[in-house]
Amino acid sequence: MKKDILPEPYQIPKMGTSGLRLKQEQYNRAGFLEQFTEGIARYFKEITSTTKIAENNTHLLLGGDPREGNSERIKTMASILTAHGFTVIVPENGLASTPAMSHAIRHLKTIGAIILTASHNPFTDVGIKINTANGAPALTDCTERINELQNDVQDYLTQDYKTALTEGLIKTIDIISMYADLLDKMFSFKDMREKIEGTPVSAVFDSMHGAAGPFAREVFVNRLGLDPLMLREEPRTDLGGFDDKGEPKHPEPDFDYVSDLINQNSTNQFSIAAAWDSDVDRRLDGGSGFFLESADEFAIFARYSHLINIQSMFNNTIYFCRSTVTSHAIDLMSNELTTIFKDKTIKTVQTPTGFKWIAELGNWGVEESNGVGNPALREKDGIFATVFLLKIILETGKTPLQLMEDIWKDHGRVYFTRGEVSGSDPIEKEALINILKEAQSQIGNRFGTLTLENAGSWDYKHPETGEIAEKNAAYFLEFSDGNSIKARFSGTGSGGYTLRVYCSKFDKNYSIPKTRIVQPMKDAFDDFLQNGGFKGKSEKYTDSNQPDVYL
Ligand code: G16
Repeated sequence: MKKDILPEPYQIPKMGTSGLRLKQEQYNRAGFLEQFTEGIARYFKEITSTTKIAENNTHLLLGGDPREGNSERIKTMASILTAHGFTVIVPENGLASTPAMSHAIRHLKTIGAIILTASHNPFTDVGIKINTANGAPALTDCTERINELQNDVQDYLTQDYKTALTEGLIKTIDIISMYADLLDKMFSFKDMREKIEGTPVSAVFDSMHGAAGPFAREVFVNRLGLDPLMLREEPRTDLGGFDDKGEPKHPEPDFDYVSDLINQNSTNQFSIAAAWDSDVDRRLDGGSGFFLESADEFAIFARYSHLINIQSMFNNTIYFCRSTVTSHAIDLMSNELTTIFKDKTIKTVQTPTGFKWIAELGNWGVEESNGVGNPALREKDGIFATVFLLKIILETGKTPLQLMEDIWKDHGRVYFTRGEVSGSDPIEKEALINILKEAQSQIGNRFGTLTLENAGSWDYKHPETGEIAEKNAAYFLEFSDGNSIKARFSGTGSGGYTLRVYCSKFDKNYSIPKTRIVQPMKDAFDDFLQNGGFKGKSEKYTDSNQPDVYL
């Protein structure tokens, strides 16, 4: 073991929505990762020095997606963590999904995990995030303390990686089997397999060259006996490389990035179709020519939640959460949920963006960014969602569209899309903030074909403590005729700014072409920005490449 001095320590930025995401070249600066890790090691030492946080108080998980540099980063980080006396548990080949790490924390009773992933961002970005002993993403008090400690670091402890390995301070686990066992408990793979043998199911899955491939193969092929068409199965350091325009590909299960999957699904030959992002917490699910938005799929999951064996994990109060910018499809189900869970109190809760807010409450939750989570582990979970959809298809014999239409017929539909206004100029960003802050002064004015009726910003009041836990989590603009827009700045980018714009409108009639509903909101928002003196416009809406079944 030795102590190395950092000649010029860095000012390390605070973690954002989900860890610290920076460009490769920023993370790769000499000594940066060492300083970053030393701060994390000091934090875990600090919290465990006086208290037993977990049964294995000195064990930490370390792993992540396959992106460039992560294998080397794991070695560097393990050398520092073991020098501090931690036992480091690394999944085979360092490859892990975020939900599998969340499960492993609680299964192995470690004090937490360090997860190396920039999620849906291209391989040119690097991300590192922390999950704590309860399996959930670290809350702000933890990440802020880590940041303080990181920025205090002048030197760091380290040791030879091979020596740590030989001394048994670095252990390897089969996280894929561990995770598949959890899903087996939740869904009874034996029952599912028997049904699949009775009525063969055709499937197409897109792993986007992230961490999903080996997890999907174990779950769907080895355990469930499917013979799916596997697209982009192999984990790759470049997560699929570059697109036709020379831009690095986004391993994001969004309609913009899964054209092969869309084409395959549109042949109507696949009962189930799915894609997952690089760390497998986001999903896009569908089948038989249709895709489900995450909030809509969550409504289906809520209706069929009795099919999943995790009831014992519920407290008397069951939270069904959504981030405030997500479609309110689940809110429409409140009465139905009260009937399903007769002896429980059901609360539908809105949280800020960031799954940590949902995980903290127990975890039936959904985010518009394609994440759905359940109470068995404290993260959103892509493969869980796809297995659950498959289970429902097997039990009901219905297609995803039929399942969806059943719900829309009963409760109506929330038409939803998300777009973005992005740029690199901080002055422009400031201008945008001011326009949004001053939106109230525009009430009564007409933008496009809509009138602004109300505007403001939304603060998150914690449902248990009643305290304001996050101020100004989103701006809202309520227009005439139930047209609603929310906006917030993305917290996962690695440069410039991205204002996310969320449009939603409820209608009892579910079969209207989506564009007809969302276009007036897009136009009104652009008009609103231009009226405020902002030159740019919103673009990259998620419905742009979304196949619509009602044309
Ligand atoms: C992360 C968080 C999610 C959140 C998303 C928002 O996702 O874990 O809970 O919804 O960020 O992203 P943005 O701030 O860019 O809108 P992930 O999958 O990137 O870890």
